[in-house]
Amino acid sequence: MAALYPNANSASDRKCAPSSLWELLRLKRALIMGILNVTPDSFSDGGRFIDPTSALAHARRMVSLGADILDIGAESTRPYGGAVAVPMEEEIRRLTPILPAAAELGVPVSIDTMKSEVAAWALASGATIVNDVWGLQRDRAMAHVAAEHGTPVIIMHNREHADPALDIMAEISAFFARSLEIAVAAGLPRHNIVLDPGIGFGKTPEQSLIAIARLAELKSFGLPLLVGASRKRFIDKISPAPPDQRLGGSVAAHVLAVTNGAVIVRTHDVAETVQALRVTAAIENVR
Ligand code: HH2
Repeated sequence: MAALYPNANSASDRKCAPSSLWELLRLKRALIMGILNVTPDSFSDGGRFIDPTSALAHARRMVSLGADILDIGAESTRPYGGAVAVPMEEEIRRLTPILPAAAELGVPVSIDTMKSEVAAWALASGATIVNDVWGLQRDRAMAHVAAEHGTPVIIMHNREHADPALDIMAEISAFFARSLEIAVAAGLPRHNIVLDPGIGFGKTPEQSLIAIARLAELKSFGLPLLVGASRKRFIDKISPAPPDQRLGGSVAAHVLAVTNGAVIVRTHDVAETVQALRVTAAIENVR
């Protein structure tokens, strides 16, 4: 069966695991980004991994289960959950005992931050990808930091408030176009950009569904697409459940996202997502 899912993350593959996002993208299979939140207040796992020992154990577990990338964040982005803004110094303090060690685990580490200073610190400390949930549009120094380090950037769509009247796909495309202009002006090459429609950010639950259903439209940018639907609120609106009981909905959303063109999915539940995507790929391959 392994042949049906090329370069799957078995322990033996891991020995020669790709060390950069560019190498990973050449694997021709969907990639798994495992989430590590070193925060007290993240919406689904807040407080679980604030302690460095448990954070690193979780990072190691995700890699052994098949995570291709680790996404580490030290400030919750919770759009509607009243996340507390964290000063730059505190974000770096939380990351210091964790990020450099996680960067030794054999997979690329991305830094999930809205602050260019934190991104710069993380890139100097072992991270090799920047994940900006404001798509380079909030902290204008972010694009320059990524360009200076020559690292890939995940540009995520976001807005302060959801507007149910919006054509969400047109809004996301216009946002990406603005972000790409900022990137080009800062000298960030196009081949270093990944686009993410930002499931649950500045969108009604229905608009999050639309973004997954019509994801293929975003392929027109000619850039890799990432989707992060893990445990998000739109699942609860369809099938009520607390965040830690939204696995079924998360897996369904990620499978469809990949079917519709996502090449990276961002998840809290690595093992289940790896299995679902392997089975999806195997079925596609015998079609
Ligand atoms: N979602 C969250 C955080 N960062 N980054 C990208 N690129 N795409 C996403 O969909 C995305 C993201 C929110 O999820 P989580 O990290 O679990 O929660 P919190 O922000 O509360 O820590």
